[in-house]
Amino acid sequence: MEMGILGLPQSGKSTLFEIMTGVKSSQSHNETVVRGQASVPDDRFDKLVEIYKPVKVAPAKVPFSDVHAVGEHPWEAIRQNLSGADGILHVIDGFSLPDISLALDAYRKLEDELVLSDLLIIEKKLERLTKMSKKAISPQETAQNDLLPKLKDCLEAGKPLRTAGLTTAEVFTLRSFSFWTIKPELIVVNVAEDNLSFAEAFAVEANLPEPVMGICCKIEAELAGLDAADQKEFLLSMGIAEPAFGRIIRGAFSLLGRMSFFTVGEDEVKAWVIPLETKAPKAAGAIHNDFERGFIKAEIMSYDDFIAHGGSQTQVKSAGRLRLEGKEYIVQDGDIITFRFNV
Ligand SMILES: Nc1nc2c(ncn2[C@@H]2O[C@H](COP(=O)(O)OP(=O)(O)OP(=O)(O)O)[C@@H](O)[C@H]2O)c(=O)[nH]1
Ligand SMILES: [Mg+2]
Repeated sequence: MEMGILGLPQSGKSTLFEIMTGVKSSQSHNETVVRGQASVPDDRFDKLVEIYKPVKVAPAKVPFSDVHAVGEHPWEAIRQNLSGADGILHVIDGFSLPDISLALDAYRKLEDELVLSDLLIIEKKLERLTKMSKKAISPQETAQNDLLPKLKDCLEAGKPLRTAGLTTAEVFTLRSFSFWTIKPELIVVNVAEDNLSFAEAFAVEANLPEPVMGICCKIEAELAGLDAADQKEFLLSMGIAEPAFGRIIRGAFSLLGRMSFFTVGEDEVKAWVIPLETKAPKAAGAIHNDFERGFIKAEIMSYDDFIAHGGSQTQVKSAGRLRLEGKEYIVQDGDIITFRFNV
């Protein structure tokens, strides 16, 4: 799972990457791609840490990658380094020329490149398929062949494939193509200090199906340099409840279809990251393969039950709210779990 940061030169990609991950991307400009992990802000996690006061804490993380697209073929560098990403964070410069139609042009410029790349992939494939004898075409390719003309129409209309209304099964059939525009995308408008409402105005005017979030990287980079107490004061003085970078990380996390369950104790409180709709044994496997192989039961309390019963597992149990779930149980966001296994 990884979120690739995309955007025109000097739009603020590396600044945002640094704010979110704490990794100084700007100091490693000789590397083409820099990777870093961002902690997902979660009030529930903070509350569990407050209750257990553990030795170790491990919040949920989202990996981001930032590409330094320099040299003669910047687009090639981007293509090579972000092709494995599961989602795209598209940064738009909203600070140097805060004009909605210019910002939209900047957005379209890269988006059109992506659309074109996907179109080329499809054209090549269709060409190859027409040259092949019917017998040599695999069932997988037949399924693809049925879909490709519809996708071609979508791209030729300048629209990304994620808007083509594909089913999960169809997306799965197409996975070997690694289409750019099939990936989920989050648009982030980097706004000027004195024009914080620009992102909202952009979202309304652009009217895109992708989610749009605003941030002033300049302010938040200053914020990131302060300690926790000073951060609170700074936010209060600006009338902001939560820094925008936190919302962006959470946005990326849910865009990638991820959720977290917790394991708790005095030694460690940890948020484990799993895809939505994960069954209990697979979730156990996120901790250790042995947990999945030898899965017996999952002992579960919901976060809300835990808090409603004074943050005491004993009270949750005596209230009959501690559940024993089996192999078919689908783990819910915020479940607090102890796995029982046997290897
Ligand atoms: N005024 C202002 N300047 C910003 C803001 N965000 C970034 N900058 C400046 O814009 C320049 C580019 O920022 P980067 O974060 O390096 O942008 P980038 O997209 O990573 O640039 P490349 O990797 O070269 O494509 C830097 O000089 C930043 O200080 C902002 O919100 N306001
Ligand atoms: Mg950069």
